[in-house]
Amino acid sequence: MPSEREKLVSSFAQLNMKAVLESINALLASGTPTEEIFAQLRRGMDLVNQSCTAGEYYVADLIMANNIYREALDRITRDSPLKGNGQIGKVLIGTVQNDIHDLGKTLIALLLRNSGFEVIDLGANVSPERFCSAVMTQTPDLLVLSGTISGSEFMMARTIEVIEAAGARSSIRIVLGGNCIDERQALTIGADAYSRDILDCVRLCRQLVLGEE
Ligand code: B12
Repeated sequence: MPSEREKLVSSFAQLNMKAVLESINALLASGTPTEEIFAQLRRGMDLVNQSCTAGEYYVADLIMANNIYREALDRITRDSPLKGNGQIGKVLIGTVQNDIHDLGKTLIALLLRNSGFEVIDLGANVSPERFCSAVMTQTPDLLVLSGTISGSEFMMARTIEVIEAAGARSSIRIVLGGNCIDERQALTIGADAYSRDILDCVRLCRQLVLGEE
């Protein structure tokens, strides 16, 4: 008998939303940690991508996978009302211009809210100018930029340049993440920090604002 985790991964890979949600319900009911469920969803998404590379799935299937992921996030968080009331600090987050991948960013926004941050999510495909204007009007403690496709690292660099040119750079700390970039590049283009994954990012944001180890 496959475990519920394995069922979740294979249902996701088959784009069976109903079965995915049933597995999530079962895993939540058995007390499985949220992070563990996220990890299985990600495995499912990787399998979908492999099917796409193999020519078995097309863009419409990727969009379906995306919808399933969103429904899954909604289901996972429905019974655990977000505890964040902004007492730790304010985070501005978004995916950089020309990049429409937004699930990683949405997941981080969710976890940061859960961890007590007020989060302003600007969405995906956000221009450097829009980030800059939000930094100036919303005065966040942290700016978190996400990028998934090659080339997004240049848009991250451009975003930092525009904020610097507007004289707003010293008022915030900037964290970069996503598959488009690594730590060395992030620090080279002027970020304060790089984070490799979503849980690490939450720890890092708390560290930057609260000085926690
Ligand atoms: C779903 C999907 C899409 C959907 C996106 C829908 C949406 N609203 O997000 C659609 C179909 C629209 C799409 C379009 C495209 N896609 Co696409 N897509 C994917 C796919 C299958 C899954 C992405 C996803 O959502 N994963 C789940 C989330 C949770 O993971 P994630 O985004 O990787 O984020 C994780 C980390 O990167 C990290 N993270 C992300 N952001 C941040 C930020 C911080 C601060 C931190 C700490 C961490 C972090 O945490 C997350 C959890 O681990 C991936 C392949 C894959 N298996 O990843 C390809 C993929 C990302 N896409 C790819 C490409 C090329 C494209 C297109 C250019 C295709 C095309 N030719 O048109 C377009 C891009 C359009 C654009 N301008 O952005 C490539 C990118 C390759 C590259 N190096 O550039 C991939 C890798 C597929 C491949 N060919 O291998 N895509």
